[in-house]
Amino acid sequence: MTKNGSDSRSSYAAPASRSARAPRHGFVLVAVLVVIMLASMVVLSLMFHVRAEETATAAGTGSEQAWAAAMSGIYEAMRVAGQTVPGGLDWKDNSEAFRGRLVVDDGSDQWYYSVYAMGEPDQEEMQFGLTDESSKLNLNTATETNFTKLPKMTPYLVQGLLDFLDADSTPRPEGAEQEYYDTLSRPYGVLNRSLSTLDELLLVRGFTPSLLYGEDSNLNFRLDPGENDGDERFPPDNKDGKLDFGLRQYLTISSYDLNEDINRVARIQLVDPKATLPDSGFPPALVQYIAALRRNKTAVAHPADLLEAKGKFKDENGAEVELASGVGKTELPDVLDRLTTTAERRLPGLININTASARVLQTIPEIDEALAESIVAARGGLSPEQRRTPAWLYQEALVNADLFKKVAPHLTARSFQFHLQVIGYGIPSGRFRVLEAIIDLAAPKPTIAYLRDITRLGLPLKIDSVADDRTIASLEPTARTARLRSRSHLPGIRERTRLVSLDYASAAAHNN
Ligand SMILES: [Ca+2]
Ligand SMILES: [Ca+2]
Ligand SMILES: [Ca+2]
Ligand SMILES: [Ca+2]
Repeated sequence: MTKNGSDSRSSYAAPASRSARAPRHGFVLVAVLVVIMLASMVVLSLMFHVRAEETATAAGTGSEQAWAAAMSGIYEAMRVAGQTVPGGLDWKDNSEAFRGRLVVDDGSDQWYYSVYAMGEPDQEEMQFGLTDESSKLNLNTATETNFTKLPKMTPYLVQGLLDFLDADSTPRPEGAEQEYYDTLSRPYGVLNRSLSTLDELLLVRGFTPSLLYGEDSNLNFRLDPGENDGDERFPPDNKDGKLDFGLRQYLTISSYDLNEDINRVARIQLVDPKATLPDSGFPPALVQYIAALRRNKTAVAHPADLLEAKGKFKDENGAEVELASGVGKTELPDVLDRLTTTAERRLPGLININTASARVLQTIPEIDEALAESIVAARGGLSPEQRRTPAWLYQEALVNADLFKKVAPHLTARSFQFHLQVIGYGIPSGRFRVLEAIIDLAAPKPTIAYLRDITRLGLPLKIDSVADDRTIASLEPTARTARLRSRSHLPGIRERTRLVSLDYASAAAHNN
């Protein structure tokens, strides 16, 4: 996570923050920016040419209204996520709030939005809701070990990525620093810092659009015909009847937790002698234990280390005493929620134990496949109350105290940043706009941390009116319906399509 994750910016506004943070080599930066923009265009353009005809549907009068309807979906997403109680998952799969919601009837069209996300792993259907960024691995804070445990992440890719991100210019054994990028037909500078958008990953050696976006070329979380026919139509796919969502489903640059308890009060510094000792909620044995830790200046890496802990300490008179923390299953949630060992206000890259897929959980070194799967299976039976902190992992006996202490520093039980895609559309005109956004609820006022228009990828889902029972012609996401409706907007599309295809061909060549 970059240090300014709450910045409100679009993918095209990124250059300002980039140049502000990197004073060196201005001209290189400009080159980087151009290439970044090219790269983002490449990703989109390779998808554009599939559905270029549908693009026209979104053009022309009414598209502002569709945009406004889509924005209403983003604000609704902020409201729903913001009002979710600690441990709640109201934002996750919520057709009532996010599917076919009527915004306004302007006399000629009824305007709706639908907010949709990837369904559960191994499920073919998208769901109506948000994806929390904490359910993914934050690539700006991840280590080589974390990356290596993701599918398709070879040492060649991982080391190239780490070189691209790290501040130094010394290549790893299989990595790539500036020397490599200088040999490209269009050379550009390595960032040597955190990424600002996930799409910047496409600048890294070996990271192709196929790797990042998988077979879901139109980013709609659904298996569409061209995505399951091998090389017959774009995109390339393995024709196995399953949709590969690419690395995008596992990676984020946006996740950070706050060093605050569930009441949004700053956590208490466990070993700081100046920090007021917790006076309520903690049992006397624990208060005494914390006092002893402080008096003896004992280092504690993470509050989880208090679990079932014992230690020998000097008391006020210098005599040795043995104390127990008294922290067991009952006390653990409060300890994790209210205590901290770091002064950082933001805690980037923690993984949400309640929402991360088994694949992502396994990026934590101590979590193997069997444990990851039992975590995913166990959380189905938890109450929101239990989900408030990662303590349930220990309470439900999925891990013992020793293992809990190892995994807890990587975990959180909540999310403040959410990814969403939203379509705003009019019935019966069928005009639509599709936006992709990341919202950040960490600050008192929610912000849009990332926003891009992906209308050109085509209609992502069947749109119909589920908000009322009036019979309205529904629209299927096929090129044919779009073509029929949009004939009057078509001139010029064919030429543009050819241009962007050329762009893709030349740019794809430099990242192979
Ligand atoms: Ca580097
Ligand atoms: Ca698709
Ligand atoms: Ca195909
Ligand atoms: Ca496939």
